[in-house]
Amino acid sequence: MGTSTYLIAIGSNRIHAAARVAAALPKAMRRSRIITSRPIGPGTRNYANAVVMLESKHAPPALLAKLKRLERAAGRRPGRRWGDRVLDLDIIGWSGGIWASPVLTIPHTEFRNRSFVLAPLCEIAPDWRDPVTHLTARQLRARLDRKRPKA
Ligand code: A4P
Ligand code: MG
Repeated sequence: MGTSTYLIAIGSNRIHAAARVAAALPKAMRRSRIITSRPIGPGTRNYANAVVMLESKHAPPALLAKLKRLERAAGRRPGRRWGDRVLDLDIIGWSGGIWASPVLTIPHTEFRNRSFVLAPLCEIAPDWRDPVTHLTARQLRARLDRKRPKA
């Protein structure tokens, strides 16, 4: 298999971890700024969020395994779902389109409802098209803004 392009969302409510990881992805072709956002869910601290675009020879399951290793290396331990976390790395999209398995869904099922993903995504890939809705990142963001002006 050749090289694939991936869009990865980085989230952390330990801001230094997010900055370290964004810097440690030297193969990133593009990198958004790091934005600060209020926690959605039970988190208590603000989040740092960013999106990077990178190329990888790995197929999606192997890349997911690598991202999980990075999360552990950053000090993340299993805990409450949606709770405070050192580092969360989600695969938002990839050049292969759709991936659906019990443990991995691409595009990420929630990204369309999250301005903390769509805003940085629009910085680096506004014209990327979601293969499920056929809307671009920019259109998804406009749609979310109409639904939830303050989310
Ligand atoms: N999984 C399936 N598809 C994917 C994918 N495309 N990318 C599976 C990554 N993982 C995927 O994820 C649980 C399992 O989802 C993985 O083992 C993988 O097999 P996880 O990262 O261990 O657990 P999680 O992070 O608690 O779940 P999830 O769904 O990733 O949570 P979210 O959606 O990331 O929400 N508020 C702000 N402001 N900013 C944030 O970044 N993040 C969350 C976490 C809540 N509130 C937030 C933020
Ligand atoms: Mg996650």
